[in-house]
Amino acid sequence: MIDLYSWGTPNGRKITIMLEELGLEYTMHPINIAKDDQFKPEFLAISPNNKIPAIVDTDNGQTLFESGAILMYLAEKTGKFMPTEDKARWATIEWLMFQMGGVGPMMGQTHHFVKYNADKSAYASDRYLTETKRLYKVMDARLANNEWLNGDSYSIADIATWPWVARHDWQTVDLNDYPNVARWYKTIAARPATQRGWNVPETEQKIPMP
Ligand SMILES: N[C@@H](CCC(=O)N[C@@H](CS)C(=O)NCC(=O)O)C(=O)O
Repeated sequence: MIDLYSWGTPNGRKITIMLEELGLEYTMHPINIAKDDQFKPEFLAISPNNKIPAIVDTDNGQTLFESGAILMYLAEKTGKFMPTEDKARWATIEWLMFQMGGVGPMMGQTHHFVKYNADKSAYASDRYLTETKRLYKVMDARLANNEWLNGDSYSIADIATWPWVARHDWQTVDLNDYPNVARWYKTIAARPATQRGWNVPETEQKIPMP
């Protein structure tokens, strides 16, 4: 059983989508980051960087923060969504790190400057939106000749990246400009586990479609 401490953001949805894919039993403990729940001592005890998501695995007491680490842990625990063959395994890790080091941090800044503070800094909006579009181009090139980010199988690299692409509307990115990303995005959006995971915690937001 997994205790999940999270909220309805792209980083949070990575884990709810993964848990729904795995069919693992989990309890959602909402951490409302708009109300500073992430600074409460009981949350800091498992997530010292005061950010969601975090988990506790009640089977063995393992606690984890950082969504990439949580995805790797759950993949290893269940033997799913992380290939064991070397080439595909390293491709999965490579594209997971691309998400953790590039897609997440850069698109997060785009949400901050382009959506929430649109009038604050033209320089920052332009810088992060340009970088965001560059990242879409990188993904589009990868997905032109590969069905999935790691090559041949749906993996934690896709699960980590999809919720950020699901914010293309916030970023003012037209997904149709990146047809291979759009194909990949729609395929994942159609998965029942994606649709269930999107809605934890329950939300009235619909999955945006290009
Ligand atoms: N690298 C971290 C980033 C987590 C993160 O940025 N979480 C945001 C929500 S998506 C958060 O908790 N923000 C609250 C805060 O910064 O106070 C991960 O992937 O888990």
